[in-house]
Order: sequence, then structure tokens, then C-alpha cells
Amino acid sequence: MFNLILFGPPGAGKGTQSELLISNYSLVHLSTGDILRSEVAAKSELGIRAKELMDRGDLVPDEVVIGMIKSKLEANPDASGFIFDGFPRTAAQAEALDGLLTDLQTSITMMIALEVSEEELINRLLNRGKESGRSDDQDKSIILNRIEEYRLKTEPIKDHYAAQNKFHPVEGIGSIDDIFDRISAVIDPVI
Ligand code: B4P
Repeated sequence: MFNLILFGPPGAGKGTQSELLISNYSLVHLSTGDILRSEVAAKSELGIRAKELMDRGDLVPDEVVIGMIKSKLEANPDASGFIFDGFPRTAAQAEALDGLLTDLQTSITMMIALEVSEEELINRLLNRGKESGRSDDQDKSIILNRIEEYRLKTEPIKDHYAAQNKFHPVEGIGSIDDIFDRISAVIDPVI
């Protein structure tokens, strides 16, 4: 199996590049952000709890997102691999993911980290906020809180994958197609 973690701060382009990756490689896309937003839209109990945290730019509790990923892995027993988009975001999520994949007799193949300056992240998210109506993209202070959460809780987990020689930084500024070509250049020799 080929299991990719697409990593980077909010607005780095994880969701955007995942769309291109799933149409070019036969991988199942697991985006915790998308799953949470569908729970919010369905007004489920989980969605109502998650919305409050997402609207502040805070992370949703580990046990909630780990449970979501576990059930998606179980629902795709024939997958040839997964793209993990926006997960793991904490050390506890990274440890849980290792355990879930070990149970399936597989492991993470690589982490690709999209590198984008803070100024560009803020501009991209505020622009999306104008078009999409996503409430967490409309207020600069909420965006800054999401970036702060990323720096404090998420960014350190790259060391876990770097220690296993699985960490690959990729320049995330430029055209969407150029960035996709940079990602493919890392994946193609391995997949
Ligand atoms: P996510 O849905 O994961 O969203 P994101 O980090 O904001 O976006 P992403 O990096 O995917 O950006 P995109 O490609 O869309 O998380 C949202 C919230 O959910 C979190 O704050 C948290 O509350 C919760 N959550 C999710 N997962 C969690 C977890 N594991 N644990 C706890 N909580 C969790 O791109 C952004 C914009 O940039 C788009 O408008 C796009 O068009 C534009 N763009 C992309 N590439 C570009 C390029 N090359 N040039 C110019 N613009 C570009």
C-alpha cells in the first residue's frame, strides 16, 4: 500500500492538491476537515460540538478525529492506499494512526509538507472566505489562531516522520499545476 500524509499549515493547499492526487493516483482521500464539515452540515451531535471549535480555529478533540479515521479505514478494506489530508494534527493522532495502520499490516510511506509563508496563507484563506462563506476563513484573528495551533501542536510531529526518513518538504507557492508536478516528482519513484 502507498499511504501519504499531505501536511502543512491551514491554507497550504492540502485540499487543493489532494483533488489532483486522487484523480492521478488510485488512492482513497481521507480529509478530517471535509468529514467534520459534512457532520456540521448534517447537524449531527458530533457536528454541533465540532462547529463551535472550528469556528474559533481550535482543534477538535483527538478521540473524535481518531474515531472518524478508524471507521473510514475500516470502510475501505480494498484500498491500494490513502491520502491523509489534515490528519494527523497532534502527536496523539500520529501515534494512533501508526497503530491503526499496523493493525492493517501497513504503515505511512511518506509525509509531504507544503511550505507556504504566513502572509500568503492569510491572503489565501481570506480570499476563500469571501467566496465560500466558510466561517473559519472570514476573520483574520481566527485564521491567526489556526496558524498558532498548527505551530504549537501540529508542526512538531514532522520530526516523528523525519526520524524515519519519511519527511519531504515541497515549496507550496506557485501555480497549482507546478506544485502538483513537484509533489509527483517525490511520489513517482516510490509508488
Ligand atoms: P481543514 O479542512 O484541514 O482545512 P485547512 O487546513 O484550512 O485547508 P487546506 O490546507 O486543505 O487548504 P486548501 O487546499 O483548501 O481544517 C479545518 C478545521 O477542521 C481545522 O481548523 C480544525 O478545527 C478542524 N480539523 C480538521 N482536521 C482536524 C484534526 N485532524 N484534528 C483536529 N481538528 C481538525 O487551500 C486554501 C485556499 O488556498 C483555497 O482557497 C485554495 O483555492 C487556495 N490555494 C490552494 N493552492 C493555491 C496556490 N498554489 N496558489 C494560490 N492559491 C491556492
